[in-house]
Amino acid sequence: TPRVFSGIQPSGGLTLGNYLGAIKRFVDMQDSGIETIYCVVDMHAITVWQDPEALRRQTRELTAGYLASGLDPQKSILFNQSQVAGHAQLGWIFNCVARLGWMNRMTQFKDKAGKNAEKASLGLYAYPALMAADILLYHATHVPVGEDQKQHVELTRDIAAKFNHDYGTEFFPMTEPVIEGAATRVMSLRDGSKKMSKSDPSDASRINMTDDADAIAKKIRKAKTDPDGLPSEVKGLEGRPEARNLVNIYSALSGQGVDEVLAMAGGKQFSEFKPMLVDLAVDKLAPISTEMARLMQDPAQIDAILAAGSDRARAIADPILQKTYEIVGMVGAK
Ligand code: AQP
Repeated sequence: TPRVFSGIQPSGGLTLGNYLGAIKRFVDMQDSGIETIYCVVDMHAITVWQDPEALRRQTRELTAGYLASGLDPQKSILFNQSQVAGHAQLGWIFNCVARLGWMNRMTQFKDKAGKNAEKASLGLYAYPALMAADILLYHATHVPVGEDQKQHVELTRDIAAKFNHDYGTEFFPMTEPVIEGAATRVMSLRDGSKKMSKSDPSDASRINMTDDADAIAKKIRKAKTDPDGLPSEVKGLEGRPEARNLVNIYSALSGQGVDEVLAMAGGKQFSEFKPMLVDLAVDKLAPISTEMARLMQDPAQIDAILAAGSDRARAIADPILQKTYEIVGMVGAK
């Protein structure tokens, strides 16, 4: 039976990229009736420095973002990673399965470590093995992610395959990444070649889920574009990453195909299209940010939701971890 797992790092505020590339699709999968498990991956977040107070706030705010976007703790398991020890425990086993050569090919490590990789944490390097543990601890079959995470889900399959091969078992499933829709890679509003990211130093590069209508309007109005108007066909967006990005965002927010958006907006100048995008974005995002702010008034309630979700997550994870220990040869595995 299919089981969905995914997660987001509480490493900053949520962006429109996280919403369209991940959360909105988490909600769709939940509402389609599949078993869904969504995690706030706080242990991944600390692979780069996080101020403890900020980490607590961001963990609660991300949970509020999940809830405000339509994730329902009755339908989905919602929890934070550090409360289920099995993630770290299976992560260690996978550190011993993954090969250095595989890790060396991970492009996200290269991007995040930058030129001074000697100063990066060992955790940042091992991140994809922990991510494999997140997924396989639940025998998840499907992982909805943005395009940037594709390589990590492929590594998860490599780890599962090597474990199964080395121990002569078929214990771990081959998980499928689910990367679909118009917004699998939302780009920076300032640079069409960079993805929109929580940790981009420029706040103008992204729309935060907590931005108010004025901030959203200002950022979209200032978004980089080229001097041409909108084409009426998709092929007219080739070689125009900034134009394509705004059209993709419109498409994902409205639920219309890119071709439908262009059929409606083709021939318009950006001076006309941007206000339409502002209206749509404010219309879709303002209720979410209002609800997030309301939920943040009661952090104890958020913590209780995470604690209850962690109990449910542990109930699935524990037998899988124990079976893994038994396969590996750990004495005392139950
Ligand atoms: N720009 C994006 N477009 C589409 N999807 C995106 N995702 C992130 N950015 C975009 C998807 O959001 C999920 C959670 O990502 P993450 O928190 O695990 O870390 P990330 O991919 O590294 O995201 P950020 O926002 O860029 O965080 P920082 O700045 O901390 O590195 C994933 O499914 C991701 O694909």
